Amino acid sequence: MEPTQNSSVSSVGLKSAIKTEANRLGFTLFGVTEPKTPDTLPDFLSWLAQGRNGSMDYLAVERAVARRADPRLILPDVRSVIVLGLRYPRPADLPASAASGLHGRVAAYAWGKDYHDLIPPRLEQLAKFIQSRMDQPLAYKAYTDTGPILERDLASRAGLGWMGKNTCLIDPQSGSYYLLAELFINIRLENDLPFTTDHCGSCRRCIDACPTGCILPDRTLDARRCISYLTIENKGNVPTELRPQLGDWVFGCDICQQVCPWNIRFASPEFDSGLSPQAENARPDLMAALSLTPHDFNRQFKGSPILRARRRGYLRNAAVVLGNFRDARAVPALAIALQSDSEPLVRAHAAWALGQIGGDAARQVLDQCSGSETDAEVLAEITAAQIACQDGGRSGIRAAR
Ligand code: B12
Ligand code: SF4
Ligand code: SF4
Repeated sequence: MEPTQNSSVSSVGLKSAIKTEANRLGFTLFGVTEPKTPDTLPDFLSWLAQGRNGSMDYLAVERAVARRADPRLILPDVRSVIVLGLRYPRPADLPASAASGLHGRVAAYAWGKDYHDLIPPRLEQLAKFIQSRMDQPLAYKAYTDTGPILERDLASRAGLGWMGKNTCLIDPQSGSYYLLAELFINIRLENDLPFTTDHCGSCRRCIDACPTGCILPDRTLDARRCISYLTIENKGNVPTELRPQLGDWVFGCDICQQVCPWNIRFASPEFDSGLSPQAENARPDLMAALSLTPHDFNRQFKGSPILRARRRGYLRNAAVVLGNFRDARAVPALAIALQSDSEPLVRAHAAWALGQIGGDAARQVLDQCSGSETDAEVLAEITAAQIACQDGGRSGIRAAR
C-alpha cells in the first residue's frame, strides 16, 4: 500500500520540499520520473550482445539485466524515482603540477573523495527527510553507480538533460560534469517532463577528439577501447596498440567532455566541496607512483576512487604514461619496477615503457632483466622492448632525446 503523507503536505509541496532539501545536500540537479522499463533497454542489450562491455561481466549478469528492465524487481512498491546530480570540478581547473617530475592526469571526478562513499549518506539523509513528512514507513532504494539501473536513461526521463554523442548526460544549463544518484521510493511524486530534444546537432567534436576512436555512431561506446575502461576497469594488460593513445591519462579520461561546447560554454566553476581536489591525487608524480608499496598505495588512496584500479593497475598505467613521455629521467624508476616489482603486470608494462624511451641506459636494463626474468609474458615484453630500442637507435629518433 502506498504510504500517506502528513495531511498538511500536498504532493506538489512535498516534491518542492524534497527538492530544496536535495539542493541543501549538494545535489544541484533534481528531477522525478516514473519507474518503467527504460526506453533505451534495447540499446543496452545490443551493446552487451556485441561484447562492448569488455570484462565488466557484472553488467551482463542475468539477474542484473532483469532488474534494469523492471524496476519493480528492485523495489516492489516503487512509485517514483528521484534522480539527482552532484557537480564535480571542471577538468580545466586541474591544480598546477609540481615544478619538477613527470606528472600524469586523473579524471576530474576522481580528484577528491570517492563519490561511492560521499553520496550514499546524503541519499540516506534525503530518505530520512522524506520519511519525516510521511505518516507510514517509507520504502526506498538508493543508488549511485552502485546498482543494476541505467542511470543516464533515468536522468534524461527525469528531465535532467540529454544523452550526448559521447553518451554523457548533458544539462543544457551546466554541461556534463555531474555524477548521478537515484532514490527509488514507494510514494508517487509528480513526474518532471522528460528531456526529449537532442542538442548535439551536427557537432562531432567528441567523436573526433577521442584518442582511441571508441565513440560509436549509435550513441554508445566500445568500452574495450575507452581509456576510462582501460585504466580503471581493465585488470589485465593494456593492449599494446592502445598504450600510446593513453597519452598522460593515468586514471580515467575526460577528453570527450572537455571538447564539448556545452562544457566549454556553460560548465560552472562551482563543485561539491566533498569532491575538492587533492593535488597529489589529481596530478600524481608518476616516478613516485612506481615506488608505492601495497601499504603506501592503500594509505595514499584511502577514500579515493583511484583505489578501484588497485595498486597493480595504477602502477601499470603509470608505466605506460611514462613510456608515452619518452623522457630518459624515468629510466631509473622503470628499471627498479622491472627488476623488482612483485607484479608481472607492472614489470611487463615497465619493460614496454623502457622500449619506448630507448637509449643506452634503458637497453642495458632490458638486457640485464632478460637474463633474470622468469615470467613468460614479461619476457615477451622485454624482447619486444629490446627490438623497439634497436629500431629507435637505427632511426635515430630516440638518440636525439
Ligand atoms: C559501465 C560504465 C562505464 C563504462 C562504459 C561507459 C559507456 N558509455 O557505456 C566506462 C568504464 C567506459 C565508463 C566511463 C565513464 N564513466 Co561510467 N558508468 C558506467 C555505468 C556503471 C554503466 C553504464 C552502462 O550501462 N553502459 C552501457 C551503455 C549502453 O549505457 P549508457 O552508458 O547508460 O548509455 C546510454 C546511451 O548509450 C543510450 N543510447 C543508446 N542508443 C541511443 C540512441 C539515442 C538517439 C539516444 C538519445 C540514446 C541512446 O542508451 C544507453 C543506455 O541507457 C554507469 C552507472 C549506471 N549504472 O548507469 C556509469 C556512469 C555512466 N559513468 C559515469 C562517469 C562519470 C564516467 C566517466 C566520465 C569517468 C571518467 N572521467 O573516466 C567516463 C565517461 C566515458 C563516456 N564517454 O561515457 C557517470 C556519468 C554521468 C553523466 N553525466 O553522464 C555514471 C552515470 C556514473 C554515475 N553514477 O555518475 N563508465
Ligand atoms: S573517456 Fe576518453 S577514451 Fe573514453 S570515449 Fe571519452 S575521449 Fe574516448
Ligand atoms: S561534443 Fe558535440 S557531439 Fe559530442 S556530446 Fe558535446 S555537443 Fe554532442
